[in-house]
Amino acid sequence: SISCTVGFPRTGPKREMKKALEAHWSGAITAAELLAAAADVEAAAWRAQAEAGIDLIGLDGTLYDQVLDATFQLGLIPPRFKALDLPAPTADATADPYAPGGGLALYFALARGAEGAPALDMSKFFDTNYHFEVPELSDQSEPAANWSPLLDRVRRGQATVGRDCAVPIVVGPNTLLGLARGTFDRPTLLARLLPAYVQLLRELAALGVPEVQVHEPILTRSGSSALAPEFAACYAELAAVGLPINLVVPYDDVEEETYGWLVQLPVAAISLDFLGVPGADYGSRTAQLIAKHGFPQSKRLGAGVIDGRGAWADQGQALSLLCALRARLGADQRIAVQTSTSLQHVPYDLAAEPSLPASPPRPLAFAVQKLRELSAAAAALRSGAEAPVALDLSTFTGAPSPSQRQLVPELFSRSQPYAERRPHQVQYPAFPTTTIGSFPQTPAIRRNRLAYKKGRISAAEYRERMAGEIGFCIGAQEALGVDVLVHGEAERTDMVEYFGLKLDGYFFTEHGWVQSYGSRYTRPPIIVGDISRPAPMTVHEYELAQSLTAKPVKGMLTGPVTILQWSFPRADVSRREQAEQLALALREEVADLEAAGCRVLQVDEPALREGLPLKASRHAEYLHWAVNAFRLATGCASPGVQIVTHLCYSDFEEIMGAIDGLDADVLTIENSRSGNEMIRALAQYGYGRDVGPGVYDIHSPVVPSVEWIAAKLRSFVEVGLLGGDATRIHCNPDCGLKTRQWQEVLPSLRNMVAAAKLVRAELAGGT
Ligand code: THG
Ligand code: ZN
Repeated sequence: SISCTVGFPRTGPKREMKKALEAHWSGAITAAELLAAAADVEAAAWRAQAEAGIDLIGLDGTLYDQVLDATFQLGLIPPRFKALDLPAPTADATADPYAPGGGLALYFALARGAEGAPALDMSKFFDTNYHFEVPELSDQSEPAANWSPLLDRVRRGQATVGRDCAVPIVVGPNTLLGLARGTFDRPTLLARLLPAYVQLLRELAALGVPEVQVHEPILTRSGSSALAPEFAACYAELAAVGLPINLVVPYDDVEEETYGWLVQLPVAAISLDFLGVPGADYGSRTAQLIAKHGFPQSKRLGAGVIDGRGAWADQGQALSLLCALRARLGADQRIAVQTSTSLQHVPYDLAAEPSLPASPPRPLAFAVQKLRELSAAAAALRSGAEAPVALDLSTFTGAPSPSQRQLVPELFSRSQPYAERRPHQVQYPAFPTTTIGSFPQTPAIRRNRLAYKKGRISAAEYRERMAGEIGFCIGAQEALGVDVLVHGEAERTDMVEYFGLKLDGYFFTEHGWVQSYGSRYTRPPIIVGDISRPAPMTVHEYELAQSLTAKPVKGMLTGPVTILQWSFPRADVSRREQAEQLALALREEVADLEAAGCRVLQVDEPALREGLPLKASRHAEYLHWAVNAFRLATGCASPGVQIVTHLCYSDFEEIMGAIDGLDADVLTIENSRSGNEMIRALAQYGYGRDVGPGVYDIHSPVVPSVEWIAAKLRSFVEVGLLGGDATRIHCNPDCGLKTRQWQEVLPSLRNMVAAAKLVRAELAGGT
């Protein structure tokens, strides 16, 4: 058996890619310098893999996103980018492999937008916290392939780790089409893409690579068995080139029907995910499929048995699985030991964290450490080692054993239903105005936080300066005439990091960055034990803000599902159990905020939808515990306390029932980018509690006019939302204002308040 990687962090150990990209975008370094920096980052990653003894090294690397790389190199440029007057690529094709495809300026225009051409949309990559750039296709899309960036990477990879080890990676055509947006006939476009892929495989074969990895995670989605004809046609044609193909299917198991034809495709190797989402109660059923149906002897099995997206070290489970596979498939079966997914979802190197507490309950492993696990497991399997624990493949899922704990049902419900409790809550005028919670994180706020972290100012001084920011924020909202105020969250960095730091049961890294999209990274905190709340987390800031105004100030919390979703979870306890623990900690905070006088309390769940399993058959189970975690966190609030929630996306038709199930008194949602589809869907569903549809898009720097916002408000009434009861239709922006500047925020909110007053007066006057 051998070891094989299918992706690695592209950030560099010290966020070198982020720094190089930002320097390039600001004009500080040239395209050539950016490409040189990227080549260094990639070579360092490949060398780390070679040094760890990996046999087949997947040549990962990207300037921004691997799906965008495929879109760009296939020449699938949406029409609005073709008319752009971009700086012509100056370098010749040998110096700048992006030049023949239109140049780096075009590549970054697709990712980030340009004057007159908004960027491609971003979307969550399967069920991860990584965002890819959504390809836009139509029946008119004609590929014009130019694979020079990929071929250039392969040449550099071969020079770094040698020809025998260097394996190119490409996003498969079926996955590219499956992730794309637009109206198009899929088989027609696949037929158009195939010659471009055939050309790529020929060029790769000419470079002397041992094989190519084609990644097709689209097969993990529900109903993928319907793709059988397209996969058969596609892989017959690709296989005919003669270059061995490793077909890689990460992120989950595949459905049984799909497994049946997948393993018959004419490829040299098939790589499967044996683990699924860390801590997921349903695990992955890949092992059971193999136990039941076997695996063709003629193919290599890529066994994704090392967790590619969790923070925990393997503790013998990988070898147990491998030994069970060998027992089932026979000693002649060729097996490659792999990670379940690309390692792009974990931080680079645990060795960069000297100040982590010395003894986590179980050992941690980041990307570099996981490389050693791969080689060790492959070596052990080669040497005929025995499994540490005998494992029954036919029952293995990798899911933790379910919790036995039972919480009494009363904990999950408010003491009165919405209709009864609503009259006891704060009463509002028509279109009560509010914001989502965060106000601009100014350079001064960031400077003060840094000064405090570096020990240049005391804790008392830091608190004093943050109190000043809160005072400013309250004063600004008073002056604007907003009805329900917020303290502005100056004291919070990333919300998940902020709450994690206040809770017991978490570890934090200093350099554990994971790419979220492009040049943006997050540093997920790691849940290492049972969660508890040693002291109030937000009460001080709430009390301070409320002491400065007679208007209601919202208490601001992040919900249990979102905290869990954006953390590295434990793998020994189910996600459901961890969500419950977080919910119980938040419940104490809800009680303390209420005791401090808080009448309106917002619990955000922006990640509720991204936790949805890839298989529809697993949705109900997830939504059940996710909704219950929210209810557990908020159920203790007295009838007179108004619970608000905020969700960050507009495509939630499939989870409408779950949103209703949250039993929040007010739902604030993104709406302004999607026409009024959201509002119509809510009205159609018969959603009956207060709603705050976003009235303007905070992602755009444009200041919305009074008339534009007023038209939105009138349309909510016209659509029949809440029977047109405007005292229950809240008026707020789409999302938090953290990333905006005061010079945009002030005029936007001034117009928002003016619009609410205008339409309020119209309603009162009966016009
Ligand atoms: N927090 C966490 N996860 C998230 C989001 C979040 N996942 C989804 C979404 N929001 C991702 N969006 C972003 C937006 C901006 C940044 C990261 C993810 C960002 N990061 C800073 C950077 O890369 O420079 C670093 C942030 C920091 O200093 O803490 O700007 O909001 N957990
Ligand atoms: Zn939001």
